[in-house]
Amino acid sequence: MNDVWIFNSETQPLQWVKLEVSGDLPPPRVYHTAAVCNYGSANGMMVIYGGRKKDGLVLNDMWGLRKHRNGTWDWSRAPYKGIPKDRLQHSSIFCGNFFINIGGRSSTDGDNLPIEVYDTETSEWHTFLNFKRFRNACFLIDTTIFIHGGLEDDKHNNPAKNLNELNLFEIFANNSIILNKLNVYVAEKKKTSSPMAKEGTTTNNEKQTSSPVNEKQSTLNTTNEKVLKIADKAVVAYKPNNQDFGQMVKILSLEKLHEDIDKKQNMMKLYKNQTLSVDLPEKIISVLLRPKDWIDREDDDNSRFGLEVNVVMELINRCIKIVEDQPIVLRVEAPVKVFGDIHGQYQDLMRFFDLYSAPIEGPGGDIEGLDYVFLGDYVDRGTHCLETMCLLMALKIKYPNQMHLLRGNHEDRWINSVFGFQSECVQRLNEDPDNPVIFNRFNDLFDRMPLAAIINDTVLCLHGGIGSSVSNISDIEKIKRPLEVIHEVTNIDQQLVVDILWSDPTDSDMETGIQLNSTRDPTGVGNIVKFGPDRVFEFLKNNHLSLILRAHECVMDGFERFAGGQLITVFSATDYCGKHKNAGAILFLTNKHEIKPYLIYPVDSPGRNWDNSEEVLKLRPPTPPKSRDRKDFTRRDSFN
Ligand SMILES: [Mn+2]
Repeated sequence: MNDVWIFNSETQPLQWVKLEVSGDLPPPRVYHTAAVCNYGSANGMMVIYGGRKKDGLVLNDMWGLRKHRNGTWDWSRAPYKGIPKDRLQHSSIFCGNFFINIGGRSSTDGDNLPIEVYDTETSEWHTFLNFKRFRNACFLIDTTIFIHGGLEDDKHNNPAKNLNELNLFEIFANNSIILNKLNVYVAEKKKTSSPMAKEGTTTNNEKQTSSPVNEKQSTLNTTNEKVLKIADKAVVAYKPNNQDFGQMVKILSLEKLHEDIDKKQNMMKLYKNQTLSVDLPEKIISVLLRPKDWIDREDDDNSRFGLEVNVVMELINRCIKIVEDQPIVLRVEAPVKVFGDIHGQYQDLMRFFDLYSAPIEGPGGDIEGLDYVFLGDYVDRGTHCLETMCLLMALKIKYPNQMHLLRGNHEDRWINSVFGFQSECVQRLNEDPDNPVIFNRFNDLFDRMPLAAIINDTVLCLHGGIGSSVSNISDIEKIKRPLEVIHEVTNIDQQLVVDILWSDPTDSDMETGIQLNSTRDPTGVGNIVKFGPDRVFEFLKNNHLSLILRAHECVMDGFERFAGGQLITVFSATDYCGKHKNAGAILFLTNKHEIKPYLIYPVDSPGRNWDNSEEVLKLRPPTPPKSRDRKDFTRRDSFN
């Protein structure tokens, strides 16, 4: 055979997928080897070597399989300088640039073959000592190859029981060029892996006990050891075109609740006069968290909201009780998933939950292993703010210490009475426009939401930014709730809140200091600002933090780095207002000090998610996304 199959353990549903490869293919074969290069110019390439064909011919060819930036895969045959042995039943392994063949059998040399090394930089083959063994296993630790089992005796009937160790420095001893390259590789590897080796050596204890004299030194160490780096690849989901998509949410089907009722028609309807019981959040979750139904929905009946008014009221009241008792600056431990603006784009939320797991227990869920932080802006703009809020509230009630809902600038009655949420409540809950009871109660909840979260004492999460006035975490901790946002700022406390919820970073790392935010504050009142990278560095240093995670701005890839990577914007609603065709992202902070972006792209028919009639857009013009064209070097790093 020469087919290739992929099993991606990071995307749901888990399944094997046959890889379609165009162009030249390696001839079908058996008894060959495969290895992956993780270094240098061949980084990411899967390489096969040798084996034999159907006609018995033993091969000495090498082929590399690689994914291109445009998503296609192809095979290419490795160019050779020198002629390596034909081999089958051998083992192969990569160390840095070197592809190493050990053992096996050949049509010309029998089973006594030299170790041969291919340098992916120069395409040259190098020959070393003979090592007699075939059908063996091998693995590499640092620069030592371990060879286990296989056959070595002349009669070929006694499997070897010893474990052989071959040190590459010893094997390469007579080849100074290869030896030097190995030295360079080992030195580089040491350098890049050292922060990880030190992981966990700084404790809170250490910070507290350090004397003022060595505090500076201690701060430096802390910063170095807590460096967070963004993964070099993002996970991207494409529009599904097979029926298996969303299979994982089967567990959520409402067998018991809706057994004999037409599913589509009653998708979100709870029974009338239902008694409000302790398992209310479970019921809401099972009714609303049905990704497949939302993703597949063609028609969209926006008219009536499926939950009864008293159910919504109960959810809000319970949520208020929990949120009031929790601090205004939450403390969270990694691993954490961070979501940016949702803006009533419920279908996008469902797509994230479907593709990258949802905050539930059991299959398709990951709440048992991690926390969720939402950076605010749940309502306005989009057409399904009620679904978004009711699901998030139910999850908050069910997992009060793992679901964290921060406040955004749209969680403010002065804003959400104008930008869509109030009219959604009036239309879909039949609220009295002059006395919208539920809408007002929602805003009571918003006034009590936390303004920030700190992950692992290292990462500050908030909606907008630090503006001109936020200089210490304690500034935020001092703010009292319930908190009404005052837009015409007359004192520093009001400015703090406007900065946290409304400010943006400047347009590029070249623009420092504080600038007017002319997009958000066109009349130039001056209380909504942009802050430069210098502000970010200073703030992080003073607060012993290493990163700011914020939302608030539509960015084309769904996430974007600023301040040399020390601030990341994340935006989770795709195709903002049906205008911008932007991807949506969430960020996954692993416990290994790494941040992985997970992306979704806009669906084909965005009209059903955004109220994007010309009339509405005129009334509520969307904040434009950050331009792709601006002179900004940080954006390019985020993918290359
Ligand atoms: Mn916002």
